[in-house]
Amino acid sequence: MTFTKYVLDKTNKELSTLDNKEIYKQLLNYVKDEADKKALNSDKKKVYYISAEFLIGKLLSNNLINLGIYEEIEKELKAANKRLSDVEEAELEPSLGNGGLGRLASCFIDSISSLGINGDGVGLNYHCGLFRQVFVKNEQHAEPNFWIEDSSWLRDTDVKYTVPFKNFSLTSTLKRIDVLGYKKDTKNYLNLFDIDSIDSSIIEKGISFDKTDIEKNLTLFLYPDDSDKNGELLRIYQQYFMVSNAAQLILDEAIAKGSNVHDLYEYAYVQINDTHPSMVIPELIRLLTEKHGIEFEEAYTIVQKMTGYTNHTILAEALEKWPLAYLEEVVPHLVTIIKQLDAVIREKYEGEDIQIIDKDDRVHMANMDIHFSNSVNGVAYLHTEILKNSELKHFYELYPEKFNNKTNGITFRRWLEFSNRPLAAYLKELIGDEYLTDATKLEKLLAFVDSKEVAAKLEEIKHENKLVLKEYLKETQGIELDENSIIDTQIKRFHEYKRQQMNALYVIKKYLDIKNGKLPERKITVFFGGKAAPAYIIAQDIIHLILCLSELINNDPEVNKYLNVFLVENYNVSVAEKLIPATDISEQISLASKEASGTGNMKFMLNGALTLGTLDGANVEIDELVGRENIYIFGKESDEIIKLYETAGYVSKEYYEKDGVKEAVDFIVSKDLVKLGNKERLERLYNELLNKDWFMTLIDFEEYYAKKEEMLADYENRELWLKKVIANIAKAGFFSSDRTIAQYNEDIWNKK
Ligand code: GL9
Repeated sequence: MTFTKYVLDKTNKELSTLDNKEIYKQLLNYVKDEADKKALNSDKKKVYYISAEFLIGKLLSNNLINLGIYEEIEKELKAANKRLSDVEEAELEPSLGNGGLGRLASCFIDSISSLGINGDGVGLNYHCGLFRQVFVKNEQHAEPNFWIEDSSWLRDTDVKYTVPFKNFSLTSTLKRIDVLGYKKDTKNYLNLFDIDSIDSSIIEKGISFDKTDIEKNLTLFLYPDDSDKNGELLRIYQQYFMVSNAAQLILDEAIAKGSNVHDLYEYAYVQINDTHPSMVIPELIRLLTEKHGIEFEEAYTIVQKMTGYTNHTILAEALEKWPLAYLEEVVPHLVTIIKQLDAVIREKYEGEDIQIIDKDDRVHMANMDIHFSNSVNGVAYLHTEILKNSELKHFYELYPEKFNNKTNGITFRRWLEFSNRPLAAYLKELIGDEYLTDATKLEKLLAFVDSKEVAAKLEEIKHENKLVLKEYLKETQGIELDENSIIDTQIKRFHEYKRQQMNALYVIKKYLDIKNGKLPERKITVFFGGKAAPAYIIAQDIIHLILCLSELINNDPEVNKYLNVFLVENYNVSVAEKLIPATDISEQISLASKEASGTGNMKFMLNGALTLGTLDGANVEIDELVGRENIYIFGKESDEIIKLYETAGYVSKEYYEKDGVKEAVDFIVSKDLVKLGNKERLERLYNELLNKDWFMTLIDFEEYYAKKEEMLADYENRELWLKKVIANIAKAGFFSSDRTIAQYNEDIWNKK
C-alpha cells in the first residue's frame, strides 16, 4: 500500500492536510508495519553487543533508506506539497549515547543487520539520556534531555526479569527498537532495559537529583555524575542492572532454542563494549552455577568461550576499577564470584599488575575481561599495537592468541546515502550503487582523479551542502554562515587530549594576524561542536574560551570579514549530519597515542573533506590509504610521546617561550577576552597550559599552525585540492562498518 493510501485509511484525511508532526507519526507507524513483515534473524548462534550507550540518531530516514522506500516516500510527500526534510525535523533525536563509542555501537548494529547476522544490541533505556547542552554567559549548562514521546520507535514487550541487589530487587521491563538491515528481509533488535518505577520529578536544578533513590533514578541519565561515592554506586547499580538483564535474556533465548546450558557458547556470543558491561562475566557464571547447577570451573570455561572484550581507550580514567567495598554494598552475590575468579588467577600467575583485585581492594574490570574472555581487541591498528606493546603488554605476553585488531568503521547508509544525498546521487551516476553493499567499490572513483568535470561537480555539491547547513544553522541556532568561506570543523567530545585548546590557540593567532594586517586569502569559518562532562572543569574552561573568542571575533568588523568562529550548541548526530557534508577541513589533532581510533575522521573523508591530523588512531590508516600527498599530517609521533610520558620529559614552559606560542597563550588572559568572560576560568586554563599541560598542547602548536597555513594555501589551488578530495572519497571504502563487522564475525564471533 502506498503511504498516501495508508494515511487515508488510518486517518480519513488527505496527506496534504496533515502537518509535519502528524506525518511523522503516520510514517512511524507505516515503517513499524513494514518492520513487522520482516523475520528475525535466526541462526543458531546469536551475538549480543552489550553497550552502556547507543548513539543511534534519528531513525526515520535511516529506516526508510534501509527499507528501500526513501525516494518513494519523498515523491509522495512532494506530490502532497510536503518536504521529507521538514518531516524529519519533527522527530526528536534519541539521547542514548555520548560520543564515538556509542555511535560506533549504532553503526555496528546497522551493519550486523545489513549483513544478515543474528545479533542484537543490549543496553538501557535512559529517559533523559545524556544531558542537553545550553550556553549561558559563554558557559556550558546541563539540562535533562527528555526524548521519549508517546509515539516513538520504542516497542513494549512482556519480557520482565528480577534483578537482585543487596537490600532490594527491581523488576525490569524490556523495550525494543527494530534494527532493519539495508534492503534485507530480516531484522534484529536493540534491546533496552528499563524500570517502571522511574520518576523524573526527582530532578532538581539542572541535572541534579537524589542519587540514592535507585528505584526512581536508575534509568534516568546516561553517565550520571560520579564525582562522589553515591554517584559511583549509582553507576554500579546501572551496570549490574544492564548485565543481569542481558545474562537472563541470553540464557532464556538459548534454552528456548534447545541449549542444555553446558553448550551455551554454541548459542551466544557476548561482545563487551568497553568495561561498562564487564560484570556480565561474573553474572553469567553466577547464573550458571546457582540456577543451573554447573560446577564453577565448567561455568567460567563456558563463559570464556562466549565473551570478547573491546578496549576503546588507553586513558586510565576510563579503565574502571570499582572498590570491592562498593560492589559489596550493591551486589554482594557477585563479589563472591569475583573473589573466586581472582583466586584462580592468583594461583596461576604472579605479577601484581595482571591481578583482578589489587592491593587496595579495587576490582580491575578490564583485567577480569582479559582473563575470562577469549578475545581482546583494539579499535585501530596503532591502538592495538599500543595495547600489545605497552598498555597491556603483560597480558599480551600471557595470551598472545587473544589479541586482535578491528579497525572501526561507519555505516555508509547514514553517513553518505542519507546525510549527503547530492554526493550519493552523483556517485551512483558515476560508478553505480554497489558501494552501498560493497564499499571498496568506491575505488572506481580513482579513474576520475584527473577529471575536471568531476572536480567541478564535487565543488558544486560541497557548495550546495554549505547552503543547506546555512539554512539549518540559521533556523536552529541563529548562526549566520558565510557559504563562500572555507569550513574548518572540529566536532567531538571536549577533552584535553583531543586538543580543542590547540585549535583555539590557532584561532587566536589568526585573529592577531588579521589585526596586524596579515589577511587570509579567503574567509575561514571555524566550527567547534561537542559536550564536556559536567565534572570535567578544564574541558568546561576550554568551551568558555571558545565561546568568548567567538563573541569577540564575530562582532569585530575588522576581523569578521575574514574569520568566523562558532561553537554549535548541543552537538549531536543530527548536527553532525549537516556539518560533515559541508566541511572542507577535518580537524583530527589529538596528541599522538591518545585517540584510540576516531570515527569522525572517517565520516569527513567519505564526504570530501581533507584531514588535518596527527599520526594517531585511524588517521594512521587514512594516511596509508590515501598517501601523504592527500592528507595533512603534523606533530610528534606516538613513540616519542609515550617515551616523554615515561621519562616525564615534557615541560610546557619550554614550548611557551617560543615565538608565536607565547602571544597566543597570553591572549587567553588578555583584557579583551577577560571582559567577555569569567576571569577565574580563563586564568585557570592559562595556568594549566603553562604549568602542566598534561596532554602537551604546546608541543605541536607551531607545526600545527604551519600545516594549516599550507592547507589554506592549497585550497586556493582548486584543481590540486579537488584531486585530493576525489582520492579521499575513493579510498574511504575500507572504513565501512560492514567491513569491520564482517571481521568481528569471522575472527571473534564465529572463530573456527
Ligand atoms: C572511544 C575513543 O576515544 C575513540 O577514539 C574511538 O573511535 C571510539 C570508538 O571505538 O571509542 N573510547 C571512548 O571511551 N570514547 C570514544 O569515543 N568515549 C566516548 O564515546 C565519549
